[in-house]
Amino acid sequence: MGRRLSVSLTLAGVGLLVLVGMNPASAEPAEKSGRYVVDGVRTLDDRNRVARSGAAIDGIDHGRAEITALPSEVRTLRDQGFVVERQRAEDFPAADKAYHNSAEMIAELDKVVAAHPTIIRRTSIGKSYEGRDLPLIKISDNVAVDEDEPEVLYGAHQHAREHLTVEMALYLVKLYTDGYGKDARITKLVDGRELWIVPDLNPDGGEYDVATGSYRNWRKNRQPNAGSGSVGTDLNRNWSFRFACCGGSSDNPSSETYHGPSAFSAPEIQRLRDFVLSRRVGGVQQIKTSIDFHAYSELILWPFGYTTADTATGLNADQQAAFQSLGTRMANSNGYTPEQSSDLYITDGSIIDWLWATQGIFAYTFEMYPGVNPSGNGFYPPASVISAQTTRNKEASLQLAEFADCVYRIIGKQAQYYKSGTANVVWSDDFESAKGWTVTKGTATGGLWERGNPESTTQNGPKQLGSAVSGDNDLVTGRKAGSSAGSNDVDGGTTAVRSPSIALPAAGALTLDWSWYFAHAANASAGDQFKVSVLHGGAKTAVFAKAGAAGDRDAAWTEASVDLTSYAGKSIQLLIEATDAGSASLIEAAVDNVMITKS
Ligand code: 0X9
Ligand code: ZN
Ligand code: CA
Ligand code: CA
Repeated sequence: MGRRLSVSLTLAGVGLLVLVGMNPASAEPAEKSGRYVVDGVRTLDDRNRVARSGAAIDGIDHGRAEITALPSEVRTLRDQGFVVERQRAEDFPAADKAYHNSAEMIAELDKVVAAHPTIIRRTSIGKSYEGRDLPLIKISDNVAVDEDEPEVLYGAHQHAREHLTVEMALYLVKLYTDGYGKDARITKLVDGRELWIVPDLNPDGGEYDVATGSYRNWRKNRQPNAGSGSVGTDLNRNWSFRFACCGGSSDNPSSETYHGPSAFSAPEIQRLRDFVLSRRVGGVQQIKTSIDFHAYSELILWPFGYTTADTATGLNADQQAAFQSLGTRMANSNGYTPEQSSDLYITDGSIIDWLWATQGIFAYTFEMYPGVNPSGNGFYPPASVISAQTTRNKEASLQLAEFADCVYRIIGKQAQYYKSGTANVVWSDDFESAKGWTVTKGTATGGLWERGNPESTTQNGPKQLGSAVSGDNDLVTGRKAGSSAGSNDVDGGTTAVRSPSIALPAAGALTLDWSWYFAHAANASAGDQFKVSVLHGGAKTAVFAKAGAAGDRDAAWTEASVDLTSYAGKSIQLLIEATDAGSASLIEAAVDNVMITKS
């Protein structure tokens, strides 16, 4: 120590003398003592030469030595031909320099924006507690226009030390921009979706984590806490839905899972909340699906986190099934474990619970590489894994965007859950009000089609269902139960009901969906049937038929879907028929939630 001090004083004096004698503007800035990186330290001999300079070697990786050195030691090394640079402030250790710090990440985003200005934009959702930018990326065709397309939100880095998630966000930025116009699947998504990426929600925590050149294992943001020496709020406990309700966060500012003094007390969370709320257009949230990237454990998690119950107020069985089905499908592609988030542990005030409960967004947490029980600290995987561990989530990320048009499609219930008035619905009827269907003159003598609140009948199992798929009413063959199951069923021939005229748009792929059942007794035959046809220009074209057969068939709501694209630009009517043919049999049928969508 004494030696270093005297040497440094001597050199400072020499430096001053030299400066006096030359033009100060052309002088190299005097080197300071501190941390440097030396390139080209590969052999034992290289290492010894660095050591002999007097510098302290803090570590060597891939030919780069991190040293703590005096200006004289730096000059000695440079004189020997080594390239010596100051360790950048607030940066990853040299071995991990492929990870992007906040400034590098923004520079990388701007490179992509410059290369693809028509499909990607960088703006901001605001600033962090310490005033750093919270970048926002939008990727879509006609990126400057707010088009009426389903929207997707990918978020990363709520937790400071989960640096791999920032790399994941950068990967997605490159995936969607590089693939546009080359890969048909990606092109379709960029054209048909608005993709939002928030690559770094916690830059203050992230920079703090790496600021000294060795990791601090920091999780929270860097907001001070009044009356406490402990800094930081766990951003993923600061959301308002069931904030601090259930023991899934801590009241103690020194805890890793401190939820903050109140919901949305963290500026970063306020900013993301405000962005999400800004995507409500005409009262309808445009963002339909979301992934919030975390690390680690290789999991795909869905709501709710605050309770271990699979379903709860605001999360019904169909919604739970849709979450689980899409979560499982995504997990099949990346090998993660799919589960409800509370299966991991209870959390309250987490983003996914808020996104689902208050915005109806199908929101998942991904816990990235490594899996459980890693060999070292799982939050700091080596930079060598970045490529494989981000690419690993390509398929799941694309699936999430593809299902943004209607997640219920994954459980076959798209017709039931599409609401009229959304962008892609051309025409729909839930039979809650009269939309102008007419029962045509048919051959049936009983059980004619009618719209109404159905009564249930059973004969060896349900034959007419007492509940509609949506609301109270459906379209049913003789809605009253009558004195026995054989009362008010279809008798003596065919009953047919015809929709009002529907003008189909000229552009886009058209799909007709509906819910239906067809029930009959064991003595039915192939002449008995349920049939859906399209009427156009005097022609009748069957698009769907279910024939009866010997054997009991119970009533159970099912989904059907047919392609109507060949009728684009035409005016059509739908015709629905139910037939009791040949020897009389118990025949019932019903329809609900007829819908034509365009994509
Ligand atoms: O605790 C968290 O916020 C997440 N795990 S992490 O290790 N990345 O911190 C999990 C959040 C979702 N899980 C639950 N809601 N249980
Ligand atoms: Zn996390
Ligand atoms: Ca209905
Ligand atoms: Ca009936």
